[in-house]
Amino acid sequence: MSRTGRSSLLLSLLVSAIVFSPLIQAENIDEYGENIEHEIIIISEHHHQNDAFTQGLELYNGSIYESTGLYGFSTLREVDPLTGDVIRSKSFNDTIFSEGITVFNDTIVMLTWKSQIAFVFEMENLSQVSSYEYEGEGWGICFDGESFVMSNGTSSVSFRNTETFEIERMVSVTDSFGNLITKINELECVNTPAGPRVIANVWQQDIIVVFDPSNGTVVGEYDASQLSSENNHGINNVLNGIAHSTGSEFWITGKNWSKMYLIQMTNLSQAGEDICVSSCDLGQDSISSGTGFVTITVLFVGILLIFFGRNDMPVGGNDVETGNRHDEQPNPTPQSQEDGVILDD
Ligand SMILES: [Ca+2]
Repeated sequence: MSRTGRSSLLLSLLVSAIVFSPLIQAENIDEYGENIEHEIIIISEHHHQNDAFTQGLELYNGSIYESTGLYGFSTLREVDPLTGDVIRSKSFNDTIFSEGITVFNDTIVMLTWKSQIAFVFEMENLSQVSSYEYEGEGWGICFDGESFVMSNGTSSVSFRNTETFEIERMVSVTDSFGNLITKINELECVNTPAGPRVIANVWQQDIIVVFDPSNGTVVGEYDASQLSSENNHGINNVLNGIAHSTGSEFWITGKNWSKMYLIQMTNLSQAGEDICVSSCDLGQDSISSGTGFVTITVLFVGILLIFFGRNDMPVGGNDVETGNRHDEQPNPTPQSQEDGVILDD
């Protein structure tokens, strides 16, 4: 192809992209329709002990049960949700890094980060009565009425037998476009009119996601950045901890936050249709970005063709698809934590 011919081709491609972009955009908006609003409404604010590096949060008989992490500082505590006062607390030795907790049959099951053991404590006096063993890391846990649901910092969530802790099945948490949602952290199991749901914090993100435990699909995403901005004073002081109160009301807090909030999560049982949690710049819900990307790609390739005269330059290719996917992170541990700096999951 001559340089004049390549210039004509470029011009044709550019005109086509510009002319048809609005049509493509309109078609996709019609296809996906209006999204369901998922919003956090603050009902009330309460004190939260800011020495609590919150890892697990659950409401039981009017009290908040909270586990706090870090080696040498890990605790399991009962807290008055209205005042933030610690009613009782159990400390652990410096080999234990407490993780998520859940209430099960008048006991509290508490994960540990890397010790591969879940302790079982009597509710009455917080004494240990038994334990479970598991492989890998422990992050969050909840009880869905039949099984323990457990996260490990990846996008994979396991459903475990309550007697043996053996894995019965697993799901990958994904958004509407199949993107894996990694770093699933603290959990809360709830029943909604639409069926059982699992609510999850995503580590180091100011969002709470709701997913269908039958297939892992995220059906709701809530932006908690306003709350985080009021409390987040460091890289580790992230949103974490969600405990079901009643209906669509929840207690939420974060690591070393000074506040705990009673909130309402709107449209909890209504599924959004085009939820993109991450890697959305090239995602399907960013239609305008997508068409813009096509235009830029056409322009870029055309320039290359003109100035370098290469006829074998690939157009498009796998890079676009790869860039739209999350890759599972086999080791979600931050490098600084590996190096001994206390961070946590
Ligand atoms: Ca919880």
